[in-house]
Order: sequence, then C-alpha cells, then structure tokens
Amino acid sequence: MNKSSAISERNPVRPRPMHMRRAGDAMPAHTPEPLLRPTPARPAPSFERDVMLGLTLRQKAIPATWLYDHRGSELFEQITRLDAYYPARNETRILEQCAAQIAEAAGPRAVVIELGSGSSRKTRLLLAALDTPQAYLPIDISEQFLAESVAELPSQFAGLRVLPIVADFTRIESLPELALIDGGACENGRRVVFFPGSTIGNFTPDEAIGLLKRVGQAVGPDALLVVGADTTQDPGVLLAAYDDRDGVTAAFNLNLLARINRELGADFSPTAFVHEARFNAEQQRVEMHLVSLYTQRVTVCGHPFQFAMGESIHTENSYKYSLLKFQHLAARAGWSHRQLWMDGQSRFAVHVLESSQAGALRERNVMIR
Ligand code: AVJ
Repeated sequence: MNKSSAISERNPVRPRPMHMRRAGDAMPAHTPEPLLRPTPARPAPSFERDVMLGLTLRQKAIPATWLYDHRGSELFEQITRLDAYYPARNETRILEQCAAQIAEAAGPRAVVIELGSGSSRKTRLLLAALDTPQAYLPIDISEQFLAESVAELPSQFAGLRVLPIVADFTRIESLPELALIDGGACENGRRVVFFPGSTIGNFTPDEAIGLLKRVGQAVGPDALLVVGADTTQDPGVLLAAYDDRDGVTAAFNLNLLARINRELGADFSPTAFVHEARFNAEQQRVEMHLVSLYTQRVTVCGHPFQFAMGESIHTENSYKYSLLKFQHLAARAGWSHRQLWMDGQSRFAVHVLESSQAGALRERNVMIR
C-alpha cells in the first residue's frame, strides 16, 4: 500500500488544491492552528550556554538537539532518503505493514502527540490508518521546518485538528498545550505518543528512562507509546549509515559549526574539522564527532578555545537497543509491552507500549492556565 492510496482511501473527499480554487470559494475548514511558542513557564534552552559549557569539557561535547536548525533539519531529511541510512527505510516498511494493527490498539478518535516530528512523513502512515483521529500535536524545535511540514495535513486529513508546538520535547512535562486537548475530552479517544526514527537513541539509557517517565506523566494513564528503536549492532552497516559516501551526514554534522559561527559569532573554519562516525561497542552506540585536523584556536562569543590535533567535539550519540534491553528500559519508565514489529532484515523495531497498571495511579501533570 503506498502512502497516497492510504490517504485517499481514508479521506475520499479532499478540498480542491489552492490553485484550482475560485474567488469566493470557502477556505478549507481546517488549517493548522498558529504555532504555539514557548511561554515564560518554559525557559528556552540556551544554545550559547550549551556550547560554551560543552567546549570546556575534557571530551568536548555539544547536545545533539542543536544539530536541528532549519538547514540541519533539511540535511537530516536528506539522510533519511539515502540508501545507506536503513533506519528510516526499514521503519517506514514496518509502519506500512503494522499501522492498521496499531490503529486497532489505539481505537477511534485518538489524539496523536509526536516527539521531534521533523517532516511528519511517517506520521501520515499512522494518521491514515487511525479511525477518525481527533488531533495531532507535533512537537519540534525547528519552528520554520515544523510550519512547512504540517502545512498540508489539515487538507489531507479532514476533521483533524493540527496543533504544532515549537519546543524541545525533552521538556514535555512543562507543555501547557497538552491541556488544550482536554477541551473536548469526552469526544477524544486514547492519547497516542508517536516517537519514531530511533530518536530515543540520542539519549543515554538513564536519560531515556527519565524522558519516557515524564512522557507518561504528561499524557496520563491509558496512553499508547509507539516508538522506533534501532537494534543494529553490525559496525559495517552502522558506519556506512552514519558516514555515507555522499557526505550528507558529514554536511549535517559540520552544519553545527556554521550555526555556531552564525548565531554565536564564532570563527570555526569549516575545513579545519572533519566528520567522524565511531561505533562504541561497549556502550552499544554510534557516536558522531567533529575532529580537529590540526592544533588550532577558535573564538566563540569572545572566548578562546584550544583544540589539539585529532581532538574532537562529540556531537551525537545513537544508542542501539536489543528488543529485550529496550523493553526493560521502557518497563523501568512505566511502559509495558503491547505489540512489537521488526523488519525483514531484523535491523529496526517498532515497539507499541502502554502505560502500565501502576501508571493508572499516577497524577496527571499538566498545567492549566
Ligand atoms: C534522528 C537522531 C535518530 O541517530 O540515527 C542520522 C540522527 N545522525 N545520521 C540517528 C542521525 C546521523 C538520527 N536520529
């Protein structure tokens, strides 16, 4: 089943495209609601602070979130179309096969919340399979990329409320927007948290447990969590995926230096650093680094930072979880196994979890203003 047929089967009546509309035609009933911006209750994470602090560490390191400015989001989108980048392809295949069963588990009138929605491409598979989904809340850190990505959704899914939220989803516990979906609580079905792409792998296992706990508290009991996790351990496959021959991943990683130069007035030379992907077998993770080709000094926000030849800035971790290891981690965060799918190459897993019984006693943690 291809995406477009899935979409048109579910929504046989589509509004006429813009260019075919006549003056006087009514606007489509649903357009995405305005982007919800950080409120004072949610202090913006600081790029400057993270970079300045990260460059003073013994192993220099910058949190991976900062890779995703508009250009970074575009480059990542290009990565997902590379032959070597199996996670996106394999996960899409899984979702094509299992979306109907996830939809059955979710039931009618679901509210879909996506963590780090990016292009929202995979979400369309889920939305198309769901029985009259009520609302979609994509959370992403890149404002413009988010706006572009969801612009067409309301016309493709009639009756779907689209509420894009510009935020760092790791702070989900302080998203007052979640309270908005309680407006029509009685008509809403289950909350389905969609967390594809193995983004969970960007966190250390302890951070991942903390995040999944906070997600559970934010969405309340009886929610479903659909999460994609890369299970691959073969260094050959991994290194080809994270250091592609076309240099797209290298450009994605190096874009961080261009962003620091632009936004923090730094003088990184883009040719003085190279992208490197390493498989850390002990930690079962792929690491991305930017390696200094020679001894050099770089100025960021007026402060000098020294680099030895071969010294690196660690820019990303991508943990790879066996099925059992991931289920164990999720259980420690209060989520129990419900469904599980893998692709034919056994490289990628889509786990469907539900808030475990104990979770039903947990308090809802939403702010109501
Ligand atoms: C979007 C974080 C899941 O770790 O595979 C792709 C990012 N980095 N190639 C991943 C990424 C290098 C990707 N995630």
